[in-house]
Amino acid sequence: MKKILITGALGQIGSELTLTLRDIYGTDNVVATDIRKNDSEAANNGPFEILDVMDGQKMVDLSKKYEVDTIIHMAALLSATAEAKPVFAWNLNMGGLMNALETARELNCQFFTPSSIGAFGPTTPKDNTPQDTIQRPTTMYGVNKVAGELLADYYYHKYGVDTRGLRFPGLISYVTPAGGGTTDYAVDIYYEAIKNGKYTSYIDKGTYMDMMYMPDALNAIVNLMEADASHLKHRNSFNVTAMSFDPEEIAAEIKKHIPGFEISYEVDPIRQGIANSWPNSIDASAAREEWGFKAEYDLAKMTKDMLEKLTVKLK
Ligand code: AKB
Repeated sequence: MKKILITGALGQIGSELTLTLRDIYGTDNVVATDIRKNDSEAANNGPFEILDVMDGQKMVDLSKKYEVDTIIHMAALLSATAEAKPVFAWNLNMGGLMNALETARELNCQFFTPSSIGAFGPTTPKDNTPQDTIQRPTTMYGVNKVAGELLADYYYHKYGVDTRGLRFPGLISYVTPAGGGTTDYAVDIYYEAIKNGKYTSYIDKGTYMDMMYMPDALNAIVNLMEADASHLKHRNSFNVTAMSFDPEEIAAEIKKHIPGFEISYEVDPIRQGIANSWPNSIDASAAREEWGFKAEYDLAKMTKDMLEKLTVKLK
């Protein structure tokens, strides 16, 4: 049985991951931490502690207090926010990761942190992007993600820390809204479709990016962490994806359920520039081969579920 500490537990992924892990490993075995508390289930239905990931000593103290054997480090700024505040992003994304890796080293913990399609750049092959390829990102977020992948590899090779990671695409969920990302349009579009029957996209038509529905992302984290270490050649980080679409394709899928739905465009040059530097679609075959990655949701199945769940939520 694992005893897990999660940072950024009230964020987009963390708030759902905390509940999934509590279902699997038991409520008391999953300690949620975040820089502030809110009224979410993750913060109130199990152990919760305030933790700023820049405070490495407190991270170690809390990990000792709860005798954890697994650190899941989710706290980070996403791509658009990191581009607006690059120095802060470097300090938080790299400083937080370093503290989390040091905690894992000191307490001999298994370790997970997400990377992203943002770890690729304009010189990376754009279609079916291989697992091992050119990574010269042109965003601060991407620089952080590549450095993070290398740092996690370093802790594995130098200290034997059992580090694992996934290169996530845009994640779509009806539970906790995304914030500060480039792929967030693919979440916002569902909210606006239900509330107003139309959406103005800041990402232009023809811009393809990988995406995945949150239940598949949560399963991927659990399955990677449970995978037999002897099968893992790529620890940090595996390409994972479930679909690739542009704004026109997601809008067309929504129209099947909301016939009057209209999409229009007011392109944001910053987020469009970030999207242009990322792959159109990535190849997840290493994840499939090394630990059995599989996604259940494609665009049609996800859209049906998102619209059903959000309709109830927004009532
Ligand atoms: C973002 O858009 O910044 C994230 C990501 C793909 O890493 N959703």
